Amino acid sequence: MSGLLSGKTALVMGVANRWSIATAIAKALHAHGARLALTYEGERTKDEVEKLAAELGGAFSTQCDVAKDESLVALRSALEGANLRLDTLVHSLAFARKEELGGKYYATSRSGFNLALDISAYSLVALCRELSAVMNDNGSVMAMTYLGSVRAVQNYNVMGVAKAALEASVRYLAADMGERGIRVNGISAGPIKTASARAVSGFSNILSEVAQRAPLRRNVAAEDVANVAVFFASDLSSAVTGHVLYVDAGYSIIGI
Ligand code: 0WD
Repeated sequence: MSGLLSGKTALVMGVANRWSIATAIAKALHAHGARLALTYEGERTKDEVEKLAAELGGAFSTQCDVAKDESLVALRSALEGANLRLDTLVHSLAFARKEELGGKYYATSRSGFNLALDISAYSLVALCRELSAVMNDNGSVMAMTYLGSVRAVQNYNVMGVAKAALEASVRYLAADMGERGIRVNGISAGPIKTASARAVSGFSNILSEVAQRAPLRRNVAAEDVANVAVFFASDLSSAVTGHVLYVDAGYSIIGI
């Protein structure tokens, strides 16, 4: 593999298991020479993340629940304590209650709406604020998003609204952080069978629809997304910011 990212340090958030998009991204960034730091949400995912950290040359790992301000402050302190300064921040996490990922969107409860937007969108804002002091100039921030932000995708519901807020946040954060040369972008991935995706009702129908109708006539793999993450982490994307790049085998361009 190239040394495209050698000398760079990347923090990857959102590894839950080996199928997570974040896992593929962490592996690809490491393969291209980046030094890795990983976070786990809690005890449930700790072992999996520590196992991956060991595989990736003894990456730094620490706990962070993005729903809690004190956890974000603790993350910054942990990075400072380990003398880690970041060139890349990868936001690959989201959450909505399973009962709100199906049926009518208008059935979304106030608390379910707030929870989905807090964890899936506000977390990016809070992370940029808390971690900007440990980020190097000319760095790169990226967040995973989905077509449900701009189209009404059956059952995606409140998560689509959260992704719309996330994508708008990408643009505002790009405007904020650009003065330091820090780029902020979104990657809109096609559907991939992960634990989060399986929470969306009828997910297997979405997969087969994409495989039939996408210009490339296939689904995307987490590795396809990871390769684009390498591009965004590298200096090859040095003039790209505030953008949402679709990694979806072309599905989003199709009309009738
Ligand atoms: O089809 C897909 N899989 C797509 C996913 C298509 C397009 C976009 N995405 C997005 C997701 O919305 C998410 O933003 O990619 C990102 C990563 O999702 P994933 O890899 O599909 O899902 P998964 O492996 O489940 O990882 C998401 C993780 C959580 O996993 P679980 O399954 O344990 O809920 O997000 C983490 C958690 O580890 N997470 C949190 N991390 C810190 N603090 C929190 C939290 N409060 N809540 C969830």
